[in-house]
Amino acid sequence: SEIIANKRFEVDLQKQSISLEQLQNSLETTVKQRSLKEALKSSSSGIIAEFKRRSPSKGWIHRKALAEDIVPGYVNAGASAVSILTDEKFFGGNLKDIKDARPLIDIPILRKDFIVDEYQLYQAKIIGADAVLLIAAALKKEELHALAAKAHELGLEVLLEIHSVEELKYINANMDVIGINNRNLGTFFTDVENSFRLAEQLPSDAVLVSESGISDPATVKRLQKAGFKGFLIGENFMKTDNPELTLKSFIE
Ligand code: IGP
Repeated sequence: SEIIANKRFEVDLQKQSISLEQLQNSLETTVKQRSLKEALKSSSSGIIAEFKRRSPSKGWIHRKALAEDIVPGYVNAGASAVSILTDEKFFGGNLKDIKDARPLIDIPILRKDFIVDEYQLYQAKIIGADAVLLIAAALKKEELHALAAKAHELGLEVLLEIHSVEELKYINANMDVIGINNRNLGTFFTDVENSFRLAEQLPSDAVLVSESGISDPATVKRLQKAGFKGFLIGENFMKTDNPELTLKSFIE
C-alpha cells in the first residue's frame, strides 16, 4: 500500500544520515527488558493504552498531545502496557515520543509503526521499546519471519497483527502475542466481531489481543470471556479531554 511504500522510502533516507552499522554500534548491552506477553498473562487489566495523535481514518485526534503528559496517566489508571505510534506522516508520531516516555514509566512499551526493515528494530531497541508490531498484511511471510527472529535476537518481543483467516499462516514460535485487528484495512471500518470470529481459529495457548474500535468496558468484558488477554485501545482514550480518567472508567 501507499503507507508501506512511503515507509520503505523513509527508512532508506534515514539510513543515509545514520547508517545501520552506526545504529548497531550504539546499542547498549545492558538494557532492561519488560515482557508484554507476561504483562498480559498476569491478572492485570490487559489494556494496552495507545498514544496516537492522528490516524488516516480520523485525521487529528489530539494534535498537541505530548507522550510525557499522557503516558504516565495511562500507567496510573492501570494500563498493562502502552503502545506509541512512531509513524510521522500518517499518525503524527515520532521516535522521540517513546524516548520521552521511557524514563517515566516501568511497563512494556510497544513501538507501533510499519516495520519493513531490521533498521527499525535497532531504532526500537535504542529508544527503549520492549516490543514491536509486525503486520501480516504488510509483509511477505518470509520477510516477517526474518524480522521476528531479528527482533528476538535484539531482546524485543513481537506482536503479530492479523486481520483475516488467510493470515493465520504467519503464526510461528516467534510470535509472542497475536493481535487481531478489527479494522478493515480497505475501508477503515471497525467491527469487533472480527476478533470473536478469528479467535476460534487460533491455538488455545496463544496470548490474544483485540485491536481497534473498542469503545466501551462491556466489549472488553465480552472479549475477556472469549479468551482475550489484551485490548489495544487508542482513539477512544486520545479523543477525550482526560485519557487517564477515560481509561480508569474502563477498568472499574
Ligand atoms: C488502536 P483504536 O481504534 O482504538 O484507535 O485502535 C490500534 O488498534 C490501531 O491504532 C492500530 C494501528 C495498527 C495503527 C492497529 N493496528 C497498525 C497503525 C498501524
